[in-house]
Amino acid sequence: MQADKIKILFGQEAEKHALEIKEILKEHGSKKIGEVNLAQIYQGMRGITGLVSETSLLDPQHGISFRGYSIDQLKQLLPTHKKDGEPKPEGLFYLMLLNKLPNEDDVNLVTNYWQRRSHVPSYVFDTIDQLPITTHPMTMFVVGIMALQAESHFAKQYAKGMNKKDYWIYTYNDSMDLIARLPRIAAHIYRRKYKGNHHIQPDGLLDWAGNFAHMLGYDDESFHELMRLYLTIHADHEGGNVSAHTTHLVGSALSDPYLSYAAGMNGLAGPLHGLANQEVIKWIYEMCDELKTQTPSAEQIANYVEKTLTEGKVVPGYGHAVLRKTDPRFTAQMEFGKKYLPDSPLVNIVWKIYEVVPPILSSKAKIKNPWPNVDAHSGALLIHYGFEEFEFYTVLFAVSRALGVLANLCWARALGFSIERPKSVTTESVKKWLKGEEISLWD
Ligand code: NMX
Ligand code: MLT
Repeated sequence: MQADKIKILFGQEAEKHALEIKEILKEHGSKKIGEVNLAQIYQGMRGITGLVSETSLLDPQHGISFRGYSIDQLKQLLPTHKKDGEPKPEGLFYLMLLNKLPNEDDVNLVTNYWQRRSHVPSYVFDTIDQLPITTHPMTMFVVGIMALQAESHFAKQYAKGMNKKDYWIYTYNDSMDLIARLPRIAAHIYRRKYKGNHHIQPDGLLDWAGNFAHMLGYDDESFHELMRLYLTIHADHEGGNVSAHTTHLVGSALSDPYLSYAAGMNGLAGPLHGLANQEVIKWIYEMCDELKTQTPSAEQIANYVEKTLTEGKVVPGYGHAVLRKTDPRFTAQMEFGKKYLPDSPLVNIVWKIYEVVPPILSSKAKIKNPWPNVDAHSGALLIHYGFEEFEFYTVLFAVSRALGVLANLCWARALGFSIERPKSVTTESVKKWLKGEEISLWD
């Protein structure tokens, strides 16, 4: 069998980086990186630096950078399918995993590896098909991944007995298999649930995103471009978001990549996280229904936003735990919209909402970020191409998120990161501590 060039390069890079970390910790291991106050432990650990995630870093003002490159830079630097086209997600995966910008050949190699690994055993489809057709697509997706877990090389090798030094090898093997197979599982769910079980065979000549679009049933070349952009920009958002953190946490128990990724995707399925993309479209449709118009005015939108807030609901697609400016992933999609579909009615509503919502949310003292996030835009672009089944949108996010969380899992195993186990306290113990009573919980 031909040697896996990417695996070899990753092994070399990881070895170098592990030595670097060892040196950093030897010299600086006892330095304080921050302080934790009481409110933070009651409020979602916001602002506590407690994780290492090598693949990307989120800046509150400038948004995400992948290995130091912004989305704008990657649009220039990553290989594309066509001239001046969108970056291919294979390139981003290569960059996140190997910390090196890929050239065209590198990206073709990733495509080729994933094509070769893309076979999904029929029992996985049979398992999904046993679920009621009304089951949410994210539930079907996670069930599919869990069925596929029987294929885990990591789990099998661990059962036989495995040296710690080899953990990353089997994690890498599983991660590559899983990423290669996800588009087929996702497309199966889509075609089963919404297209009368008429499935479409993969096209071995297409790239990962193009083939996914094809299997979903969309062969418009600009839709393929949208998928390339979509699967690139949703891939990673540093380590603390729910899906990345959950995958990392579960992986830290040496659960294999299938178990870890499935756990993360259960988190992505929450409405405050990845499900927000379906919620945005649902919210816009409900607004238009209630207002009895397809072209709501700024004033009508403002009134509807106030009504949403008065009812104690969130405005989906707005706000963020870390970002304090418009999400560059929103901007990238807006640019795509301006280039390919400037007259789409729904996209124009999204743009009008963007003018109306931030000043309203800014006026509410408790809301820290009034600006749109990635989910505010994605659905409207899909609907332009006739992809109207918005309950499915989080599955697209999930396929993309695999790239970041699984690249990270490879790193975590190669660097020998420990099982994650932060300390928790009770309010009773906090009260004692506040009274100055002696408690030994804090060391
Ligand atoms: N609409 C209404 N209220 C909001 C919004 C919003 N878009 N954003 C924040 N708030 C509220 C929030 O619910 C909280 O209220 P309370 O104190 O009553 O619990 C208060 O403002 C303070 O929240 P923040 O500190 O600004 O935000 P936090 O870090 O807690 O939460 C989100 C971040 C993203 C969960 C929150 O902004 C939100 O619920 N947004 C809408 C859902 C959404 O778009 N999620 C997708 C995020 C991106 N992704 O893909 O994962
Ligand atoms: C993400 O892409 O994971 C979201 O923007 C949520 C986050 O970063 O907290």
